[in-house]
Amino acid sequence: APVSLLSRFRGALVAAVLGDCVGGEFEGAEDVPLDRVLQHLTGLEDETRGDGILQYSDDTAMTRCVAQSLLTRMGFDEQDMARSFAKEYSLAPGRGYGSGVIQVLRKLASPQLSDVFQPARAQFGGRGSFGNGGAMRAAPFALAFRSAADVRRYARFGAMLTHSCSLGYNGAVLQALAVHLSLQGDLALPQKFISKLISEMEEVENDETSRSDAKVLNLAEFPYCARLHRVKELMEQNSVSIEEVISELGNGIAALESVPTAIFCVLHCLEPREGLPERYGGLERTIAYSLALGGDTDTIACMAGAIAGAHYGISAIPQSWLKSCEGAEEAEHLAERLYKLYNITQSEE
Ligand code: R7I
Ligand code: MG
Ligand code: MG
Repeated sequence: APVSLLSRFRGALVAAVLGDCVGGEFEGAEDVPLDRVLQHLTGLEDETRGDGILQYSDDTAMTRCVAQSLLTRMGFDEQDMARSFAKEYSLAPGRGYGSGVIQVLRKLASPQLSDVFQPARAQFGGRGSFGNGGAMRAAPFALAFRSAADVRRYARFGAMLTHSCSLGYNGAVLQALAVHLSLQGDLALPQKFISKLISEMEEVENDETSRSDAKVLNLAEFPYCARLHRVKELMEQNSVSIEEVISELGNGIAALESVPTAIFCVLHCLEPREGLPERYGGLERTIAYSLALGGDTDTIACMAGAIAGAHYGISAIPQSWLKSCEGAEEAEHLAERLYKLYNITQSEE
């Protein structure tokens, strides 16, 4: 049966929480044998374990802030979103935030602050963070805005509240665009999907700041496009090893080393893959595969989860997996509210 748009909305936000919660187990691990991943996931089917046993981290905490702010302001309001991040951090600082971003979150709490983008600009010697913290929370932008241009614009500003380096906010733009295309059903044609992302990112990265940041950081010209071309090459290969994925795309905490990786995980797992259980559907494969890469597993699985969830819809997520995750119900609720907002803005256009 075709997947309804509402099911895609729910799937996107809920599978993002799922990825964050199940990925927390392996965050930072260098070598994650597939056996251990499958054991961890099978363990979730044990009904004697409590509901919500796996806690979510900063990825979900900040995604909720983004969604809530977009809902209450019925659009992007940087002051409100900044306050929401600061408040969330002050209430629950122990969610595993990046070590740099906590300085920004503390400054954003100050009532005297007039320019909410200023604290992010002061990071890392004035160049700003290139971490994946902007990208990990970008999914709700795709659920709040209908046009690719709006998704691009607001995902960028939303990320710039903490990540002012172009590598940081362009990663958020790429992640939001991937969710946007997936919601439209574009993953039905994987080659077209990746080509569309490349042409979008050719525009996004074709500005002075992005070009000079790439140079200063000693990266290829158009670094995201370059990675996406590698994704395309890996897709065309007969077999791809985990080692190859890590060396070609990365599995790290930098947005450049994790957003294209998450996109690859989704594309690679559209088909059954050796080593993954036959009973698994595409969404289960995507989550399992993301964890098996090691590195920044909660964030890569969270981002891959959002893209995959938007494709397969909510019913592709096993109930037992869902029940194990703190915040899954709340995510579903936020998705439903964003769906209503999305339909209101449609009728106004
Ligand atoms: O990007 P950010 O919010 O962290 C997100 C990650 C996710 O994996 C979460 O699950 C959580 O675990 O953290 O936080 P930042 O502190 O802005 O960036 C993360 C890290 O990237 C920093 O602590 C630095 O180690 C590194 N980093 C940089 N290092 C050098 N120069 C980011 N930007 C720079 C930089 O410009
Ligand atoms: Mg985290
Ligand atoms: Mg992480």
